Amino acid sequence: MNTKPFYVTTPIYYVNDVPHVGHAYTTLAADTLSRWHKLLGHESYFLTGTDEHGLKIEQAARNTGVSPQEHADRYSQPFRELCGIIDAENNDFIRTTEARHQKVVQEMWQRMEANGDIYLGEYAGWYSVSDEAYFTEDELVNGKAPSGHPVEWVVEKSYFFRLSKYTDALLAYFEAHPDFVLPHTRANEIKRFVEQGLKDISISRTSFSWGIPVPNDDQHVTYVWVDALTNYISALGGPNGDLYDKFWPAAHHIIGKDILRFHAVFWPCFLMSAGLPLPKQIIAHGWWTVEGEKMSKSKGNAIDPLKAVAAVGADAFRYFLLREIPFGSDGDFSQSALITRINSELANDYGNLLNRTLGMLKKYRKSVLPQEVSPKDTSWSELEEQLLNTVSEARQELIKQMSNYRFHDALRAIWTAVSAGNKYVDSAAPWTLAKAGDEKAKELDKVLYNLIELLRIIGVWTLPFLPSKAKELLQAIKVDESTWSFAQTMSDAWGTVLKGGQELSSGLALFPRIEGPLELTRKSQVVTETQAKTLAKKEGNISKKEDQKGQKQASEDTKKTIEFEDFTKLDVKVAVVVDAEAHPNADRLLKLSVDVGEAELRTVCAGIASVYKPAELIGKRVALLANLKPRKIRGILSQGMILAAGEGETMRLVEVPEGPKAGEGIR
Ligand code: ME8
Repeated sequence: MNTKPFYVTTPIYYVNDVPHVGHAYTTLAADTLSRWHKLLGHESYFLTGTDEHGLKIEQAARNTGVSPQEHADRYSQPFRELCGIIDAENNDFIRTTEARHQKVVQEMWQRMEANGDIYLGEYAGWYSVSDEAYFTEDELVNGKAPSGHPVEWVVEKSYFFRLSKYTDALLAYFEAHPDFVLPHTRANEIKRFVEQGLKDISISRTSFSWGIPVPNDDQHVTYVWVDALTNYISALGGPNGDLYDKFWPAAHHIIGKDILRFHAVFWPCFLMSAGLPLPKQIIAHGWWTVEGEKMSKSKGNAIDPLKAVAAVGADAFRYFLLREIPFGSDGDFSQSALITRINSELANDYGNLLNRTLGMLKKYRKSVLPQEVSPKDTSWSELEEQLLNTVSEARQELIKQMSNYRFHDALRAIWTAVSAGNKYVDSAAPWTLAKAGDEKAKELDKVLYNLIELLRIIGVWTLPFLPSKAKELLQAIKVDESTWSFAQTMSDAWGTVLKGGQELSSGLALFPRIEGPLELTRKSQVVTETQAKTLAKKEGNISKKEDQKGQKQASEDTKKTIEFEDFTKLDVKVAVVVDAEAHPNADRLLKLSVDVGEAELRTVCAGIASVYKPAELIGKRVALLANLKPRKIRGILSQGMILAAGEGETMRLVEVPEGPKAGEGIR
């Protein structure tokens, strides 16, 4: 195995807002890259986190009447949770208020100082708190920062960093590393900016205290961008850390175009000054608008990743964001585009191939995979050759596009294999072969095997993009996890991985069709009910009396333990959903028909309509409390209760992995 290290980061997000689709986009692009490199057999390390110092945060905390640290704790948590919501597999989550980070920022400072690059002076100029950036008179646009944010005149003693010293070195670096900043159009803008000559920058502040103290001068706190950018190495344990040894400078910084200058100019210069190598690449993506408009708090139009995932599922959300716009370009998030892509590309094209294949395998071969077929077999025909060629080309295309961060083209390449599969079904017409009986049985076997083989390859390729659906597919067609690698999808692996004779899943509904309108925007700042309660308690907003009442209740609850015999009275078993529909008399409820083994079907009402669509439940393997006394719920007799975790929008059914059959007990 090639264990080449790969390090990918997102910006660390400011804790002055809760996550929206823009943050989700960067995080999931980084996640997809990280997963892609793992699929290639590389060792990948993926970092994200939150940026918690600076005047902006201090002011936001003051406005809400809490300490900056409390404010940071409150707003950092949703960013940590964002990773789970969009199924991002980060290795670490760094917060700039952590001691491990502060130590490395101070070390960076000392290294830059030891190199003669820091001096004390007086700063007088325009400062934009929103951008946490200084501007010269010439840079202002109509008296405001170029971003449109207001600026204030600041005069204070400040340490300066000799950025000017690095103009030539940085230009030379750009010249020697033409792919250091991507896309190239943006790299050219940066180059033109540097060519005008860099000016020294102020890197400390005395007018507020929410920051990392400057070493040996605690009147000053470190400028937030010196602080924030250093997260990329502090999370690795700093220049002496073991992770640093392994992953630096194999770093790929994925950022939005808004903060490119900080990453492509300041950060390399700070590193050069500190005597440290520069990251491998800085990749700036474009900007999302929503239904043609800029996202803004006042408009309340920000797409909430939590709501989007509840509405369409994490994988479909990921698919849309990565497929909809070329990485690097701006794009618009519209409901109609989201629904169209999901319905036509996931539910129709992909779903069709999947349903037809598993459906025919069930119908013609009782879901048992026929014997292996490979391109070396005499039965290999022109049709198969065409299919294989398309798959090989798609594979080449996928590698090419992923090495250029063109996620949308990478997905497009995968979908050429999906279309080729559907075409193969149409041309091979398995239904005609089936009608011909024994005479064409071998041919039918071949077609069915090839289709499952194609699904295996698509399953492996989609692992970085649609991680949980790809996994579901690979498990349903019994692909051993040890073979989930890109290398196993080369054309000479065709027919060598999947062994015939196994019984595969008889059906799988990966992507149900979506119907609008969907509720996707965030109207309030509060993230989850539990969080709101914890916060309220922290802030003293829950009265002492209420809190005492809660604690008393909790201690009474713990006294109410049960005997093991009581537990054995519960009959919890595996049930498979075979049908689902809206409850005729209650919006909140779904009416499910579940298979509980031994040919018994039960009707169960479940309050899950706000979280699940009926179609996506079919085939789900759930936990059923089977001996609960049947009772009528809004006119329908419910024979048991399906177990779920959580409440509200984050509630999910407890699912049972493949293995135990319907009706088997859960202990
Ligand atoms: O800038 N479209 O944090 P931040 C696409 N703390 N991406 C968007 C977006 C949109 N509409 N809105 C936000 C900071 N983003 C600093 C970073 S790093 C050392 C310090 C994404 O909370 C995009 O990645 O303002 C952008 O660069 C980032 O969020 C800005 O996050």
